[in-house]
Amino acid sequence: MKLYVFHTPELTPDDNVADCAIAIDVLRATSTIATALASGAEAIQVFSDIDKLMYESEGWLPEKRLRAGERGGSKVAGCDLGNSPLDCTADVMGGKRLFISTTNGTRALQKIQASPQVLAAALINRRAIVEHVVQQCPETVWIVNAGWEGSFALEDTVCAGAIAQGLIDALGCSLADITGNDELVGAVALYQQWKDNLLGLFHYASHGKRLLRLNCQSDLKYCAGLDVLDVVPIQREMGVL
Ligand code: 3SL
Repeated sequence: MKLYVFHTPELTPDDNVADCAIAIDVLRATSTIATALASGAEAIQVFSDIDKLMYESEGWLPEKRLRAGERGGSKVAGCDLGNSPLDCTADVMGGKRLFISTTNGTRALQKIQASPQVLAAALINRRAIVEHVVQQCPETVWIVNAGWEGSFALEDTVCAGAIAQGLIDALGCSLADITGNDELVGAVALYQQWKDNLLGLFHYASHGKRLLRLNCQSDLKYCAGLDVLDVVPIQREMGVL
């Protein structure tokens, strides 16, 4: 198995050759998606375009759908929810389809949606993702970070490193055995340095600081939890997990 990390959707090659592609947006889209599914959402349908989300979701009964929209960290007017995983409780999500559009996370998922296997990962479901990948044993795995508007994000990179380290441990192999590109080595080094203080790292992250300014301290704390949800968001049809 060879692992590759791409820091943003823009840096991800267009000619997708991965057997398995994993999107990461720890703050907060993939944390929200994992939480919504763990809380009983029927499915998650992702959109990069908010108008398209509104149009497509019109076809669903209001009691069977929820619309989540985020831009610049804040809720989009007209949506039921923003992008806080803490809003995704079982009583809110149970049996509903979540239509979601966020600034960067949903773009990362759309970038890889043509891959044979598409997963959404965060720190909170890291172990479940690792176990799934080990079971499937794909030859090539791409980890595509959402980043922030085309730039590197610490929180996504540390999660990529956490997944890589989990795979190294589970497969009993070395870093050299699974390294596909330099970014993967950097991600593992970042995780090694911060694994005991992931929340502390978020306080250095530009998007962590942005969310703190928006009073999202509880979201940061929740998203820094490692291996707390046993859920594997898998794309079951184009754009639907
Ligand atoms: O960029 C994104 O996709 C979002 O996850 C950003 S936020 O955490 O909701 O601000």
